[in-house]
Formats: sequence, structure tokens, C-alpha cells
Amino acid sequence: MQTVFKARRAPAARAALAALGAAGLTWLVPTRARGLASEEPPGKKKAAQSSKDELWHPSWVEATGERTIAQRLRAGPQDGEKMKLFTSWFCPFAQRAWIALEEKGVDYSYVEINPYEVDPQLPGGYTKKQLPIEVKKAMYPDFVQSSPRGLVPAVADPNGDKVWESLHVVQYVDERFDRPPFFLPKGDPLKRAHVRIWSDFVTERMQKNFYMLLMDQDPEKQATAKGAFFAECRTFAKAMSTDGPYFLGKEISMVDIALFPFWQRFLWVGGYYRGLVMPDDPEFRRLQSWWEACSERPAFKNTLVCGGRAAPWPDVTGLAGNEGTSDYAKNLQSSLSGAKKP
Ligand SMILES: N[C@@H](CCC(=O)N[C@@H](CS)C(=O)NCC(=O)O)C(=O)O
Repeated sequence: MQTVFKARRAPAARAALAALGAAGLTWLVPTRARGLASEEPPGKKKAAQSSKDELWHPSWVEATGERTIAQRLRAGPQDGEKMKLFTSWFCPFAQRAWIALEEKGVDYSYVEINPYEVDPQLPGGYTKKQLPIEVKKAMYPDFVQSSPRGLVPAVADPNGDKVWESLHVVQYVDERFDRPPFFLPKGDPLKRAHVRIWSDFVTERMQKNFYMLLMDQDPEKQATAKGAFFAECRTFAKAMSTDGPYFLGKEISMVDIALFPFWQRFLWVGGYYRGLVMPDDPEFRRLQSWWEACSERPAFKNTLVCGGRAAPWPDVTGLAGNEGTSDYAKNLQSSLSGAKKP
């Protein structure tokens, strides 16, 4: 087995495999990389990606997102000439990059990365137990070359360009495919600056407060986090144009792409775990009409996966129970006062 591997792999990959072997983790490397024909380690299964997979839960029904994935996964003769999107079906950051490629009509290839361990006892096999970077390197060498910290999303262009970090990928896609719709309005420095400011606001203020609400286990602190979350949403809504459904009015921009995947989680995951109901006031009605318009837009709709599969995700992964071990969870845990820290 080792001989076959040695004959085929570069020294760095051999070293990574040896490290995994020493840690008893060789099973994490796909059989192809191990030079094996077919066998899988006992009890180790692939996380479910489609209804054809063993760990797919019978209650899940494939939605537009799963259908887009199936189409983009299909390897074709021109696959090497396409931009690769390294992504994970569950990741809201990665969904931003996914929407950007769909909006620009790019013929990209979808590369599913599972940065976490698989537990066949859990629905879909999904956990949020972070794989060490050495393991990710051995399993997904092209991905880690495109995303040095092993976080999704990242893109790799056949011309050699590699970009990571969701909002940077969105901006790169905007300029690389220099055609409408433009995610940053062309020739308008002030509007471009505002688009960047409000996209950051989504990440720094709205989404952060929401995940505090989700992760904090103390009901009083949850109520405080919910109040802060609603206040940030209202601030955002007041900055939205009144001229059309999108943030800037009639045209979409990076702000819509930045928020959509998170608003989806606010509704689906917030409703599921915290009984979150959005208030009925002018600001939240503005946000609701924005959400409806975006959900009907084909590029956005193409990224909506099965709700039943996505909503329990933080629990099996530990976010709602504050058990997550991902970089994202660790960053948020450091902001939770008095909450459990791993
Ligand atoms: N700031 C990054 C965050 C990306 C991120 O945290 N992605 C998560 C999945 S949602 C990930 O790759 N986690 C893997 C890990 O923590 O090992 C971005 O905007 O792209």
C-alpha cells in the first residue's frame, strides 16, 4: 500500500500522509490518494451530499441548491478550463461566492469540501469537529493551495489566480467577469465605498449578533443578543434604498449577496432553535420585501438547499449547543461572556 503511494505522490503529500498514519487517521485520506482500489475503512462513511448517498436523511428533499450542485459537479471534458469553486453546501460565507458565480453566468465547477469529521450516527454524517490543517492538506491539496487556512470559500481560476475570503471572492468575480450585473457600481466611488461598508456591517454586526443569540446558552443573554440583533437589522434597513427591492434600489450589489445567505439562516435556523420571529414594523417589512425579491432571483434561488437539511445543521455541528470547534465557533466563543469555551 505504502509502496504504491510513494511511487505516485510528491514529498509534501507523503509527509502529510505519514503524519496522518502516525495519528491513526489514514482513513481520512480518500482511497484514491492512498493508492487503494476500493476499500473504505470500517465504519467510515462519506457525509451525505445527495439523496443517492447512504447517510442522506429520508425526510430531506433535494431543492434548487442540490440540483445546481449536481449539475456543476458533473465532470466534463472541459472541466480543467473552468473556474473551481471550493465550497461546502452548508456554509453561508461560501454561498456568497456561489451566488456571485451564478449571477455572472460563469461556467464554473463545484468542488465540495467537508472541513469537518464525519459521524455516521448524525443526520447526513455532519459534525463541526474541525479537521486539522494537515488532514485538509492531504485530503484536498488543491483547495488548501487556494485557501491557506483551509476555510471555504475559495476559487481557483485556470489562469492560476487563487482567491479566498468570501467578500474578496465576490469582488474578484465581479472584476474577473467584467459584465453586468456589477456587484460594485462602476464609476461611482462613493456608492462603491458604501457597498463595502454595508457588506462589512452584515458580517460584523448583523451576523455576529445573530450567532451570539444562537450560541449563548443563558436565556437572559439570549434576550440581550436578540435585542442587539434587531437593532442592527433596523440600522441596516434604514440605509436601504426606497427605490426598489434591493439594497441599492433596482440593481443588486455585493450587499445583497453578503446578506442573503445569512438572512436565510436568521429565518431558518433562528426560527428552528430560538423561535425567532421577525418584528412587524416598517424596517422589518422593508427587509421582508428585500428577502422575497432576492429569493425569486434565479441566481440566488439556485443556491437554496433543502431547508430540513440546513436548519438542524448548527445543532449537529454544535453551534446552537455551543460545542463547535471550527475557527468560526472559536472566534465567537471568545466573545461570549461566561459561556462554555472548548
Ligand atoms: N471569513 C471567512 C469565513 C469562512 C468560514 O469560516 N468558513 C467555514 C465554513 S462556514 C469553514 O471553512 N470552516 C472550516 C474550519 O473552521 O475548519 C470568509 O468570509 O470567507
